[in-house]
Amino acid sequence: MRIRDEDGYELWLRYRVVDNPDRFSQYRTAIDQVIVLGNSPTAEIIRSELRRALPALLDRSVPFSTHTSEQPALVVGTVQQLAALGLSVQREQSRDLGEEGFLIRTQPGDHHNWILITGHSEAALLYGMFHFLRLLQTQQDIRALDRSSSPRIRRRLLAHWDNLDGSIERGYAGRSLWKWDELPHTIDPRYHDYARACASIGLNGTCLNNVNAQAKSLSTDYLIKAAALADVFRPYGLRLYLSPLFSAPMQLGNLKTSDPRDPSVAAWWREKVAEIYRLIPDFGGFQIKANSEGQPGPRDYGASHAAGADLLAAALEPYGGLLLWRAFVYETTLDTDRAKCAYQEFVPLDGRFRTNVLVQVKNGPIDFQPREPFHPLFGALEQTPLALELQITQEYLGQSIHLVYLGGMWQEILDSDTHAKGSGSTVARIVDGTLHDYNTSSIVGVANTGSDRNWCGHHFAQANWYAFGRLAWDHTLRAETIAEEWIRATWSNDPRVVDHLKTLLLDSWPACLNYMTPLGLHHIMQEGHHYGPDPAFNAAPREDWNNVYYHRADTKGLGFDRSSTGSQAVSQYHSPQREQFDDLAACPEKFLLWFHHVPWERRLHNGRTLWEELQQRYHEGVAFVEKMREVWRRLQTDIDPQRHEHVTQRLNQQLENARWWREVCLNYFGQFVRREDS
Ligand code: GCW
Repeated sequence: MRIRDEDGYELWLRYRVVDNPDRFSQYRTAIDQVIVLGNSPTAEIIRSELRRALPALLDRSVPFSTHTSEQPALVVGTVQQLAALGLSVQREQSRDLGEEGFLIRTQPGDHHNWILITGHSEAALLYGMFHFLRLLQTQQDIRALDRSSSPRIRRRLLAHWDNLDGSIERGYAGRSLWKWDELPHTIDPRYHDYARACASIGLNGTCLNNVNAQAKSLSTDYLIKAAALADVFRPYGLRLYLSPLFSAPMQLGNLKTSDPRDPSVAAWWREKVAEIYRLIPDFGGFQIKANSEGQPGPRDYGASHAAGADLLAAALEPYGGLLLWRAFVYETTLDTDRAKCAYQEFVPLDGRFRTNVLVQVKNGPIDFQPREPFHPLFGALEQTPLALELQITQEYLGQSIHLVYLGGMWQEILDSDTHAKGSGSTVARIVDGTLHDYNTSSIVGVANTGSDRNWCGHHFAQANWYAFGRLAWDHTLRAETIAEEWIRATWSNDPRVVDHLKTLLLDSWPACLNYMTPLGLHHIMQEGHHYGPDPAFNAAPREDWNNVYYHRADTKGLGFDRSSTGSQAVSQYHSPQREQFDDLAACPEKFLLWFHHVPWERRLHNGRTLWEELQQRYHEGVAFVEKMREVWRRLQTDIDPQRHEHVTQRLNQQLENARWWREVCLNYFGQFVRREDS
């Protein structure tokens, strides 16, 4: 039988008849009717999702009711609403849920069981409902449910680098989803689908516009358009954020200056923020890029990042608005090693930010490379909450052509131990606020969505959007668990398909590292667009925009010496990490060329010389892509032809690219290796 074609629009919210007979009958028995309490827009969304999902999963109609009867029912309502119905959950069960956490529980009744989905807010119910559907989609046992889950991080945002003209910086899936020309009058139904997808994985914020900002995004016209989007997003629990331009007081307000210390500038921001909150009462706040890559900022006036942040945070504070101040700065006048600059600029400012400010730090100290050690700022700031910024869009990882699952990379970062307060001071605990006892916390993912029918360009890139949301909600989830959930919801529950796709996903990032930047190499992509290899590139106006700056290949060896005999970047890490990174023999080989200039003839742990190992890695990387293609080919009869063909074409291109990477890099680096070392 030919499997029906799919275009990927449904994402992981794909509801198909449960094809496991035991589970199928279990679910049918458990859910005879559905009661969703309340009439709010969110309750309507829950109702319509269940109306869409349950008949599809259970292959029969499921009656909706407003009152209890003698039938087993799924009941969705807040703790208060349930109590009014005589279905109270015990206090200790709901106490620790917090505002957004949910509880899903099987409650025995006199004649039958209830399945209760509850929490303290409507958003909690929405998250609980999507979680429950995920249990069915992935065919879990639901006979004795007792699960509660609360987000570990409070503000879980997607950041869109979308420009107002519809283009997307580092976007590889078509145009922006936001149709500014049509707003506020025309509401594209896709806005609802976007918010629904975000809510289904627990995201609660979206920053609409590029951090390389335009002043216009804060103009009244555009705020009215943004407010129309906020109205769509609100019942999905998704709050809106914007990226302001620091010099907006001049560009938009015609002031003579944007100096953060000038009272007229402060007054302008206060008035602008008041206007925003009049239009969008639950506005989340600002995310700003200042004094970085040409963006204006406080340093233009001799003021610090803290002074700049204070200006905006003071305006947001009365409304509970948050300021995400990005630490992606690299004034190489401060230090010739770009990896050290942000630390130098921000450490002296620790403790000088208002309580509604989070300093937003990328996972690594350079820039979303295929792999980086964690950013040393995570261990360094002790009085400033830090937001973690991850890049979902694959700027440096093959864009929407390469199949690369990023769950493993993010897990590695979150699990990294900074040793800031002794061992166990992981990046995750710093970001979720528990290490330093902060009550604000945030994680931001640079979105990979666009107007492409399948949202993310590559069908498998959807897994990264999904994984980001799931980890943002609960960073203790493992990349493997998330991958399996996603596969079951997006492709199939057939164990053969699940197993094969799991290997493909989990080994895709290590493979990409091997064929692009093994052993800690970084920033050797082609200039500007960052697609494809160009280790020889050396023509940029700034030294640190050249690729030779990063790999430093010469006849002696390869790699950037950031040890105590080199740039001393290792000194920005705490002991014992610092000593470990510093010591060539102890440095984890995955970061070898990040921290050391390693002689070509040096033997690595497995006995191979650096040059031999480099060759080996490039070959292994290519070999894995060959394997991916083969595995995918063997799944042809299990997957719908349309999606199968789409992925096949991309895997073909990925394989060509992997070979290209291998050839260019080995030819280039090989020139430096003397014959007796090879
Ligand atoms: O990764 C780099 C990108 C820029 C981006 C910048 C940033 C939005 O190449 O396109 O600009 O980082 O994060 O600000």
